[in-house]
Amino acid sequence: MERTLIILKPDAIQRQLAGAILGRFETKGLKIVGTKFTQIPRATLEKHYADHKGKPFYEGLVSFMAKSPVLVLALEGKNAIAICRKMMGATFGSKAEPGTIRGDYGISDSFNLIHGSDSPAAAEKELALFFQPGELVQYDLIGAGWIYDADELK
Ligand code: IDP
Ligand code: MG
Repeated sequence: MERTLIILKPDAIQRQLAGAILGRFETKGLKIVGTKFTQIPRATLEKHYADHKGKPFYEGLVSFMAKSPVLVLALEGKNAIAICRKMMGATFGSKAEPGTIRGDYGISDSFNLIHGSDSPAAAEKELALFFQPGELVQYDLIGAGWIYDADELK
């Protein structure tokens, strides 16, 4: 099982798409293990986007992400990181395939609704930035055996 960090960005909240987007992950079979509705402080965003510092879009990205509350999610599932990235689609809605979150809900070349960790190392770092260890909840979904195939979970 893997965990990944997802952020429903300010445009997703302001466009009231949080439920629709979270619903896609639940429907897929991913398990919610942490949530936080918060307006991310600039200092945290600077850490989160440290790899992009110096790029032309960096300042705009940080101020966009700080402009409104976001819904931060920790999701768990088998191959959760790659599966969530696939569900998100290409970076901008103008290019993302229909059927993906960005492809279905967005058209902008700067606002793109959602962040998702892009590797196990990034997921570990990002989950630690947004959640204290005790805030990620461990529990079983009663239907897990039907989501995956019970034999696979043994
Ligand atoms: P990703 O979110 O698909 O992994 P990255 O290339 O890692 O995309 O970029 C991180 C975030 O920075 C994007 O989700 C988007 O919000 C923003 N971003 C990336 N490239 C641009 C750009 O050219 N203009 C404006 N914002 C950008
Ligand atoms: Mg990225």
